[in-house]
Amino acid sequence: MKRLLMLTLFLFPLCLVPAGGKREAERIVLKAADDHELTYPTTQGLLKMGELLEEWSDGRITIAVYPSAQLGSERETIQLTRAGQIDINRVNINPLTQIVPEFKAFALPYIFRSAEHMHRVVDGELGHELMQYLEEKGLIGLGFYDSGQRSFYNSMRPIRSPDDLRGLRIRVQKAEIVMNMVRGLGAVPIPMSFEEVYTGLQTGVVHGAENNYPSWVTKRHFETARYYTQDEHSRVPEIILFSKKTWDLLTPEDQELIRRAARDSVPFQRSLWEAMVSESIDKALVAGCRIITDIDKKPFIEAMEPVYNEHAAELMPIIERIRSVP
Ligand code: GTR
Repeated sequence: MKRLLMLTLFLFPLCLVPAGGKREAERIVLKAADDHELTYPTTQGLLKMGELLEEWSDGRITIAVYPSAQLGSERETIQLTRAGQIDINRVNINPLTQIVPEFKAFALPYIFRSAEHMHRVVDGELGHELMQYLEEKGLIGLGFYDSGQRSFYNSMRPIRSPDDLRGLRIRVQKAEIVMNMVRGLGAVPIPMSFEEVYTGLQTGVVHGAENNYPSWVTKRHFETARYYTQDEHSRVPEIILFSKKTWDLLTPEDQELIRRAARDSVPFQRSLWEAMVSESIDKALVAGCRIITDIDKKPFIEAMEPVYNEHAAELMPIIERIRSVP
């Protein structure tokens, strides 16, 4: 199945079917990737973007959404998007920090004060500026979706303080900044793709991971990693990427239509987030998981402080700008 999909992908990355040579009649099918299933807020956001595009273009432009990492892991799909084999890709900022290091600032622990603060930063000047850096890497940034807060969960014990994390093997995304953070806490960071985590937890290759409630539950990590500690160490946004290779084939009018559809899908995606979090917490509690919320966050904040020093030189101007946003 996967081979077949990849083949179609290589043959028709962007399917332009000219009818009578008229630009108005060209049909454009954009291939979009997401590593969550169809009901997840990010995938729903892409579907909304597709609906809007279809409506505004009278059916001329559509989006074919491939959910559940059908087109590959996040790292693979980022490369395929740069190569023009995937047109639209919704990914998390963490893996993108390997390509555009300035984005590490959004991945720093406790950098955002609230969801509203994060929205003001990413929707404002700074978010716009950092998206420009993507262009020379073959990508166009179209907007930021919500991903809530990431916290630690594991199969061994309730984590109440950073000391409880010592020695645990914690799965992380393939991103240097997250590895440094986990290492700084005395745990062992194990980089692996999102798709491998379920088995990694089941087989004990990793003791735990870190993510938001919806990912913990929808990917069924909670079946093995039954202790979730709401330390809320990061609020790393998601981003909608567009392939520059495809982008350059489009008319400025169509580019504008796509930008607008992506922009309008953002409030829709964000409006789904909180309900998804509550639903996930309910499911985990019904399944008998332990959610630890009564912790003192201060020692976590202090233990993660060294990551700032490690990246201070390169990130300080951006960190200061984030902090100055009210
Ligand atoms: C989720 C994110 C996914 C993926 C995943 C991970 O929060 O939505 O796209 O990045 O985290 O940890 O790999």
